[in-house]
Amino acid sequence: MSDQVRGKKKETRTLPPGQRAIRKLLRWGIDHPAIVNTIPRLEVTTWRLVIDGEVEKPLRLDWQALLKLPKVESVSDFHCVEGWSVRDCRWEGVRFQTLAQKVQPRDSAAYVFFECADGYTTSLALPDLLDDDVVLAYRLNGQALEASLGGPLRLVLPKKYAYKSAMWITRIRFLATKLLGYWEKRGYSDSADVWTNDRFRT
Ligand SMILES: Nc1nc2c(c(=O)[nH]1)N[C@H]1C(S)=C(S)[C@@H](COP(=O)(O)O)O[C@H]1N2
Ligand SMILES: [Mo]
Repeated sequence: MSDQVRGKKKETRTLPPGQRAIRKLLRWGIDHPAIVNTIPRLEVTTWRLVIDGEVEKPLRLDWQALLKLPKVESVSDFHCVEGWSVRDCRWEGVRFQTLAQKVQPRDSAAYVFFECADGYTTSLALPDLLDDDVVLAYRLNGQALEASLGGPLRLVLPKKYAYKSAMWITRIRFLATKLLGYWEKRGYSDSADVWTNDRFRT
């Protein structure tokens, strides 16, 4: 018999080591100071996403084209390296996988570098982006993703600390060699694996 049938509270996932749960995501510039720069206010009418680099078919998407891509819903927990986690975020958007299939990464594409409208950057090894729960999200918990949470479009990569989950993405570059991102250059772990408590560069 499922927990729900017995009327018990839904079982919650264990948090990674060193994390404590808070109720809601921190809104940049409202609940949390914007560390890198001010919050970009991007209009979907002029918004563009460039996907290029080591790919066969570079792509420039506008908002309407993004909305036409297959949409998924993915519920995951979100973990910031400072020690707070938010359980059960219900993201809606496009799987990174789906975009990758569209642009056709070359064999040389080993890394992906994300550029954001606030000047922030981060990067991942390509295989880390191909899991089903890695989403370019434009909705959260049934609402359009607000600017203070990375809207109109952000990355969500639950198994890595949140500094990998780039907000306000404007360009995605597939690369043959690794380029370190903003926090990765400033002493934070490049692998950023939440389950092994991998927070700082060693
Ligand atoms: N563009 C951009 N993305 C970013 C950041 C940033 O400063 N700029 N901060 C990162 C960090 S450290 C965290 S904890 C999350 C915050 O996401 P939230 O607004 O959903 O809480 O965004 C990540 N992505
Ligand atoms: Mo963070």
